Amino acid sequence: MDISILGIPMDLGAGRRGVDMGTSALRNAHLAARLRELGHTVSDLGDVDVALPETLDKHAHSGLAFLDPILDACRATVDRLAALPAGTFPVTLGGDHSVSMGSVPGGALRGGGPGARTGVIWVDAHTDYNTPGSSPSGNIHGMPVAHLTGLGDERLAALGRGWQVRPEDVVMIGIRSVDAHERELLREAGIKAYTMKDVDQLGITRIHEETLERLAHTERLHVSFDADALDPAVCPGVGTPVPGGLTYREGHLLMELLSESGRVTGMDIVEVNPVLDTRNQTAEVMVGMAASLLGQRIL
Ligand code: B3U
Ligand code: MN
Ligand code: MN
Repeated sequence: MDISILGIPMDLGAGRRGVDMGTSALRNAHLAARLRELGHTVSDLGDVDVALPETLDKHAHSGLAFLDPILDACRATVDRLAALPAGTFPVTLGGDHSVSMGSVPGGALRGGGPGARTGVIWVDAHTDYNTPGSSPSGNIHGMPVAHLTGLGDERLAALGRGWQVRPEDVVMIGIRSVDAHERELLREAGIKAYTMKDVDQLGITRIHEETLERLAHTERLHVSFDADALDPAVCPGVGTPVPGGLTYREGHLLMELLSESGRVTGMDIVEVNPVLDTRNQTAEVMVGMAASLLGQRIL
């Protein structure tokens, strides 16, 4: 497969500094080499330009923190990915999870046309379904899925050049932290979310089967993997750790099963925070997850 890696070194959407360095940490953990070992052709497209927070006025031009530079970085991400051939598999590196407001539409638009119908598998401790009105923190990384489905701020919702994710095409896995008003928005939109209770009760195999069945009608399948979906013991280098997450094997099993399905067409690795990490463990674990999704087998 032809794989293109694109980095978005941005922490403007997060409440804590440091995930901008996630792109370097993941490259340092030999992401490209691991994927080449699997037989893929890998090109690293480098990083999208992201403004430095030190040079910015946090609330310039709007009430939402860093809205304008986040829009700029996401627009650049859409442009870079949309220009790729349809058959290329993009691996987008965050950065905070707001980068997915660029990578998901960019992946859907690649190869030209109005955008392919795309299923989104959101692997995360959080549902990231806040809008500016519902968010208790005001941090945009808690809002990407809401905007991908057309809610919230109209400039963020317009990032797909008119293309949007349909709420019924989203499946979330690993969920254990949802805000009060966010829960209402999820219910209204009918978003399917597997909580950690569901993971405990049903197991990853069943969740994987149900997910693929639910998304069987979509043309493309995008996996957006937030490192905080995994338990903080596995991935300590994240800004908003929540106890009781996916185990190392649950994460790998999900990626292995998705890989065997042959249906996944793009991936994000986001929210790796080297400042809070131990010897780059979180980046190394996430590179392993990418390798499992892209065909690494034990035997
Ligand atoms: N739901 C909270 C916390 C949060 C969401 N995503 C992350 N943290 N990484 C919020 O700020 O919206
Ligand atoms: Mn997230
Ligand atoms: Mn999260």
